[in-house]
Amino acid sequence: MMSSGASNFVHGVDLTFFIILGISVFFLVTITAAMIYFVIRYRRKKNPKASQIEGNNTLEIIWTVIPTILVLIMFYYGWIGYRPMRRVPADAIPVKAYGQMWSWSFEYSNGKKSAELVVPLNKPVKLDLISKDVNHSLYIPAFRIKEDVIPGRNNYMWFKALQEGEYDIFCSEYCGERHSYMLSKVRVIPEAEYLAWLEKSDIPANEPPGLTLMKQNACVTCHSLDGSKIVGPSFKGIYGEKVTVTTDSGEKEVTVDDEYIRRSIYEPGAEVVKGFNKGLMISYKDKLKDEDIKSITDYIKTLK
Ligand SMILES: [Cu+2]
Repeated sequence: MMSSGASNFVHGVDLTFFIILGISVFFLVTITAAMIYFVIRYRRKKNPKASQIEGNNTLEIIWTVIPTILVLIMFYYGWIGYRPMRRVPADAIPVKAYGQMWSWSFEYSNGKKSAELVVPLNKPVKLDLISKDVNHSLYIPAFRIKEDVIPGRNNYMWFKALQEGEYDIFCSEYCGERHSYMLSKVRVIPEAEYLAWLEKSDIPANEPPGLTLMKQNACVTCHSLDGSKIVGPSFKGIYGEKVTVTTDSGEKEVTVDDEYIRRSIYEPGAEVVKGFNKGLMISYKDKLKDEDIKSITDYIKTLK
């Protein structure tokens, strides 16, 4: 485990972890043994009268100096493991990593968007961490890296993948109802394969533009396309239906038409379908243009 690892940070993090674990286990065992020894050695039956002990300078110096050295050792390994994480090599490949309720997405400098993070082997990659809504945290356990993704802040992380393969990406900052479903993958492939991947589109040739937009904006993480209930109403068969909605001034009935879909995307809290919670969806006013909403609506119409 400590030899190579999936990224350039595995060695430093594991070394720190095992040093701290080793020190902790040593003290757990030693202190427990001392406690048991004292309990038996100074039991009441043998020592009916307690004896008073006054201070001991040698002991006090020992239990001040040794713990100080130990915490400095822990700090030293923590620091030399952490410092390189904040120093991004100048030639690192920049990728924008977006977190939103509840999915990750990645955007490359040529404009290619992807739901999984694809990176070349043995090349430094820098992730610019951008939140579209609330606090998230991008965590790649196999690479031993984790950074918070905070709206309005420009945080970053970098790594060099050292082994081909697929590794999990998690969100490690509780971000709402479907936080635990906020999963993705890093796929590490040889550089030539990566360059070929970068140039070709991942979007299936005959995919309706509305569906592509719904995937890219994470609509489908809360609204199913097959009728199952997740966080919001399913899109299946909803177009043209009459639904009861809750507004600030009470309940009313509306027909799901172009206008209602646009309003729900721009002001999601205004008319919430009864039985669903208000406040879970953000406004997509700055993210989706009128023509995007048209494509989405056209696609929803086909979901019969
Ligand atoms: Cu999250």
